[in-house]
Amino acid sequence: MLWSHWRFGSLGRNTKFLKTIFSSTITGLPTSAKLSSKFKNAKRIEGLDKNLWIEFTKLSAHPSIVNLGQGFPDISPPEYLKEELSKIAAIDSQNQYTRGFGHPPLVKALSSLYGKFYQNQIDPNAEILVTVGAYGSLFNSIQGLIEVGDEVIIIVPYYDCYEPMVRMAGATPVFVSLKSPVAGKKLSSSDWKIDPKELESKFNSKTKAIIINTPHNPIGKVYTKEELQVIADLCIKYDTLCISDEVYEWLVYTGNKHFKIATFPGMWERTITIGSAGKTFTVTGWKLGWSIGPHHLIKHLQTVQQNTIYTCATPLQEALAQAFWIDIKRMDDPECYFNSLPKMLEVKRDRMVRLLETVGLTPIVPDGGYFILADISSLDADLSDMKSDEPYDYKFVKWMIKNKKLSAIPVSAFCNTENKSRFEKLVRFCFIKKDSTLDAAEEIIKAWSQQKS
Ligand code: IK2
Repeated sequence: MLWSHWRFGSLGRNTKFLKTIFSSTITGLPTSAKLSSKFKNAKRIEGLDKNLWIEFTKLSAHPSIVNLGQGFPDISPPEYLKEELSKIAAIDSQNQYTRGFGHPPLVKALSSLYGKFYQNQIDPNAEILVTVGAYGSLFNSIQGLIEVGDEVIIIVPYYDCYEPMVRMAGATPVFVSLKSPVAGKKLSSSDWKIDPKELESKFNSKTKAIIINTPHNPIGKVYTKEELQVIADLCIKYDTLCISDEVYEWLVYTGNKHFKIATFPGMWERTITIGSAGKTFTVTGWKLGWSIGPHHLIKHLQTVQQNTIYTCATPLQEALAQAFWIDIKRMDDPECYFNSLPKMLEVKRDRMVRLLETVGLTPIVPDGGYFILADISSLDADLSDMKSDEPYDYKFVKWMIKNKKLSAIPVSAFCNTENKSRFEKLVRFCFIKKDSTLDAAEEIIKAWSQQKS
């Protein structure tokens, strides 16, 4: 039997189509030479085929690898959240489509929660949109508001999907980098700052939006009120939108406070604030997120959503709503998950700082989020076999996964091409992990550092 018959036996009526794209030689294998230009990718995705998460998730998938790479917890999500979900699955009506812009109990819970931080009540139906993760919020915001030819300011390093999403919308990303005063010594994430003059130089009449991220991935910086005020002033001066990615809003460590730029004077009407259930309740697999903002902006995000994914999973939204109510009612209680999770993570952060320091890797101590960066210049690694055109940190992490069975994320992945070399001696470790996982990482790092001495 010919390969094409075996593979496409049930597609008999499509043989004309298959003949067009497959050669009629012995194997019937496709030959790209025969594909017409109609089979080419759309221009808007040109050059965007490589993806950090696809590549490194695959490399880190083997159970023998201690995975401190992608930011997903291996600790248990709250019991009450899991229990809610299992109860809901048994209710028939909760297994069907719900309201496209957000399940009514969930938008109500979100409105009640965030109403505590904004000067005004948030209209659950007009000013909140529930999305497929924070990714969905970013996508809806960028597709719904950014025009071909617009410029969008992105602060380097940045969560990696910002740049391709802006490019897919036909706009131009304009980069400005966080900078630290001293290299090679222990730093805090708060040492990384934007130069206000340099930032202002990026604004012009084409600037449509700025994307900010606080607490920051990958650095862990929690923007201060003063730093956000600089950004807010520029947004107002240059009449610019602000997309504020706040997925780690609850994960802020002692001595720091999370501020919402949308609550600054003159900012509500121009800001979309983005949150994530994955980060809030340690359930990254649920892929639920939300956008909050004035209706004159949210309505455009709604238009994108109704014509793309339409709605999110009902049982997950219902369970999330129930969990929110449990924690909304005990916001001042240490048991509230918004308080207990950062407390637990701060211990893990401190443990990672000690470990990295003990072995001579200089960490950047995060004030928020669940990642820590380390300078790997002093670690011995023979990278001679690695692909030479990749940044140093890509080669280093790939080598480390293969030879040390420890996974991390190269920080240059969060940079535009011009800035990669400034960050390629840093790698990112995720510390929202069980103690046993951190024990295993500690063992590897300590043994490795002893080898070189
Ligand atoms: N925005 C930021 C800043 C994020 O960190 C994420 C999730 N990132 O996690 C992967 C990693 O960095 O290892 C998102 C947006 C997307 O969130 P969601 O999972 O809700 O779509």
